Amino acid sequence: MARSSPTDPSPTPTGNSSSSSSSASNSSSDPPASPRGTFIVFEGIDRSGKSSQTAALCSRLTTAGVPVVLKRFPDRTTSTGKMISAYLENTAQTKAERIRNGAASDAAADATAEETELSDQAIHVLFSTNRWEAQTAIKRLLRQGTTVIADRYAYSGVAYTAAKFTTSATNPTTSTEDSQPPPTATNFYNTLSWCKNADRGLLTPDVVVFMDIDPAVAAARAEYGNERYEKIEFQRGVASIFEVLGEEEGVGRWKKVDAARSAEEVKEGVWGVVEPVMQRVAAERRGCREDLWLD
Ligand code: Z5A
Ligand code: MG
Repeated sequence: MARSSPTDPSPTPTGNSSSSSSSASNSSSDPPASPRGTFIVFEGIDRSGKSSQTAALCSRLTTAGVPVVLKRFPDRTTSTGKMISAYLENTAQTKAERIRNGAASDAAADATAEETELSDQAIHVLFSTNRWEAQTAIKRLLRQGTTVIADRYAYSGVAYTAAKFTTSATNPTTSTEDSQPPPTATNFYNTLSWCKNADRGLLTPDVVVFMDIDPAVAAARAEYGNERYEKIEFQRGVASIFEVLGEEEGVGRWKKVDAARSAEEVKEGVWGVVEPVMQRVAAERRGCREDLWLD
């Protein structure tokens, strides 16, 4: 049984709750009789420490007796996840590199790229599908009173794809020959909207813990550069889209944590934002919200 708070060892009263009318208008169903779990999402650029901190939080909650499950996106174990993983591990080649590697001409190089590469739009939708596959399971866990921690979510989906479209000079999936001029403000918001479309209606997190770090500091961490998006200029573009998404969410849900500190300090920073949210969710007795970006 879920407890009302990770720091409050007394079990939360069970039985029928009378707080139904305070349920959010977009709640998916009747409020639960016992408190649902909290849906906690971690976001941030590459190597900001999300996986380290989601694991640390999971273990802290487990030790406190709070039922918790850690989900990671992309989930590389599913069939869509395997396609995503292959895509990420296959570093994009420029046209010149493709010719060097055996394509006889420009046209042949283009044809090779088309055959072997997923388009930016196709991989975007695959990442989204990978999240939709997990929604029923996450909803069930939350309703059972289990807290769910997600290591990346739809905000990553938007940030990485939008960064490709809006900072095309540094798009790691196109060659310089394919670069487009920077978009106008209208195009920028149309692009953002397109990127959100595939994820509209997903479960809305109770809190987004944003791991705030300068891309140059993150790039100095171990194993940086092994996958296709791990290029510092591209990460700057990703960070700027995260900034826009954070402003849209507002400080009530989007909580920045200074991720450049020692792991122990970051852990305490994370706890400082997560604990009050868990207490609030336990007290409110509202159902899950399935209204991400549906406004
Ligand atoms: N992607 C996308 O395009 N669209 C989507 O919808 C989604 C994702 C969901 C793979 O994701 C890629 O998919 C990713 C975005 C894109 N871009 N790339 N490449 P992933 O989540 O599977 O990526 P990852 O392999 O887990 O890397 P990561 O998430 O970027 O790293 P992290 O989880 O943020 O960091 P970490 O693994 O915890 O730590 C990295 C290193 O830093 C490690 O050596 C730690 O020991 C060290 N570390 C951690 N914390 C600290 C502190 N505080 N100080 C010093 N060193 C530290
Ligand atoms: Mg990670």
